[in-house]
Amino acid sequence: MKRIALLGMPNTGKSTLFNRMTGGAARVGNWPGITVELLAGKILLGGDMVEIVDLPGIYDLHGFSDDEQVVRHFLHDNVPDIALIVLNATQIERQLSMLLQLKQLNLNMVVLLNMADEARKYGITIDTARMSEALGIPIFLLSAKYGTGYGEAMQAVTRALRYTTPGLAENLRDQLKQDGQIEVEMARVLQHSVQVPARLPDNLTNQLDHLMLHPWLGLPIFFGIMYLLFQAIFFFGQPLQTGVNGLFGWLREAAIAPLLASLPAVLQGLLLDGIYNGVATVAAFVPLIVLFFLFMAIVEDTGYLSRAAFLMDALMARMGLDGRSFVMLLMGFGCNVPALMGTRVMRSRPLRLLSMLVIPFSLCSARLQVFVFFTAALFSPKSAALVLFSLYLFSFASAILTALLFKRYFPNTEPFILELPPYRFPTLRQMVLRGWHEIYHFVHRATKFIVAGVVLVWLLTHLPPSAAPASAGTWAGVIGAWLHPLFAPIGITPELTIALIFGFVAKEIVIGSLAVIYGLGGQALGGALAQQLDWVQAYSFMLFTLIYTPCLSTIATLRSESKNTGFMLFAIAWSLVLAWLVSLAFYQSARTLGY
Ligand SMILES: Nc1nc2c(ncn2[C@@H]2O[C@H](COP(=O)(O)OP(=O)(O)OP(=O)(O)O)[C@@H](O)[C@H]2O)c(=O)[nH]1
Ligand SMILES: [Mg+2]
Repeated sequence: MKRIALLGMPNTGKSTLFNRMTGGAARVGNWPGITVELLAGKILLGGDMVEIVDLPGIYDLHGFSDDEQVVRHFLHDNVPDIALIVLNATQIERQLSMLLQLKQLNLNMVVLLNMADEARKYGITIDTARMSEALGIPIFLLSAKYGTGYGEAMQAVTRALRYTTPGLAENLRDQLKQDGQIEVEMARVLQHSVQVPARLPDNLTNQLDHLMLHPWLGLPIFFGIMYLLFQAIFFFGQPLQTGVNGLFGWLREAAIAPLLASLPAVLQGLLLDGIYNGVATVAAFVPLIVLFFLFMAIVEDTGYLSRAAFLMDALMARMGLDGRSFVMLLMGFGCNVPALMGTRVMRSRPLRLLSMLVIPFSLCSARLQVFVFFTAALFSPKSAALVLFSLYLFSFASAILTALLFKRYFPNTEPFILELPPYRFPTLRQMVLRGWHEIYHFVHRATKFIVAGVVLVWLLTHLPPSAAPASAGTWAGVIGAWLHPLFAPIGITPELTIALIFGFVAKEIVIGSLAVIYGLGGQALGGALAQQLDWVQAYSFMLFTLIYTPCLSTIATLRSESKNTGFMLFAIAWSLVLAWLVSLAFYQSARTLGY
């Protein structure tokens, strides 16, 4: 099968083009370094099945950050039949050098000047025919986001597929031409084909940045925006959650329970109180999570993340980190795994490791489910918002404390040069793709972890058969009693201990396993928890859940990204110790104060 690779600098729209070509849902964002791994999709092009590969953006073919190495290895091992070079038409002077570098590899190339819409707005004119002639490569203007020029570009790609596959690329390590020569050639190409107005028109981006990056107002505006986003998510999300909860309850009574009535009681219990209750309680969070990611996608796609990096850079530097680490912490609000992988854009290994040590403290959406459930059950609606907010503060505080404690072991020497892309508005198409992707992701995790998790919890709380379900005599009860000396000082009951053990695998299981342990789902479970626990215990439990290792996927990513098992073990141990100490401090002082 023929293969087409998308190559170019970061943030030029490669993933947007990939999604348009394949109908896929590659993550798109207005931040350099969103894609960090290869992503492939197959399409029919000119009657042939071809594979399209989306690659991370690179600044330099010879660069040495981890994502640049991913690209180099890819090109080395699989010479693509076509290298589809995606350049940002508004920065053509800067981006042409990479094209000339790539040209020396003797690849079969088609060049796409993307963001034609923005170039036109800025008054930049590009004579693609002339440029094409000067370089001897087919060149097309297009807008991957809005689709203009797409058809023509694809025709050219189809034509280029007919050329014979080039031989092996030259050795990637050899710099064939001196940089000086490249500059001369660049000037020659640009001279006749590109016209950039002497001064770019004063546009929306400049005006907005005047406000957003204001020395005094910038940070308050940032936190204001974040606060409003979260308010909006809950305002729209919670009614949806209640609705889904009701739907699952109704479905259980009306259809599932009668259907299973003829089965033996034990099997009914496993299916209904185990799997159905567990999964349904978790599934009720799907609308909230999808909304959450949609809002995150908007923040990512507008380019505001780069502004956040700019605003926080100086503060982060005091902790041995930089603006990019802050952006990854924000991305970690969604899921820690892509945030950890996003550190690949950092070239300094100590900086990268320190960032990876703090990112798992980001309150990810899976933990948010646990907190939403507990705060709804144990706190009044008014204080619930405050409680959630305080947990976000604890999340940041844990990250800051960790960075301050360990920064001297991870000295950062890499200067951080920030690029501020223009503000861009997401399209409906991008949003729908993203939302769909998150639902898919949830279903995937559900089948992988949640079902297995709730079945295991059910077995632990129902075996041996001689013991009453969920009593002290069951295996779960034995484990709970065994760990009691460790968890009693922080106010965590044996039931909650079991949930925490499973939470080590994935936080999505925590609520599901409580549903199984109590044999209740949805609001009934909330009621049972409220009867058994007081708010101090619940808050201590939430603190522990927040700080200890988020999930197995995060642990695996820590290992694979650091390529260092010792580092991974250290990250786990530290988070467990910190979680226990923080919960202890909170629980004991609250009790001392008489709560
Ligand atoms: N105005 C405009 N914006 C675009 C166009 N194509 C992509 N974008 C936006 O540019 C930003 C970057 O797009 P991505 O597809 O994530 O870029 P990428 O090249 O994959 O970036 P990395 O994965 O970081 O290398 C996003 O905000 C897109 O919505 C376009 O044709 N016009
Ligand atoms: Mg990308």
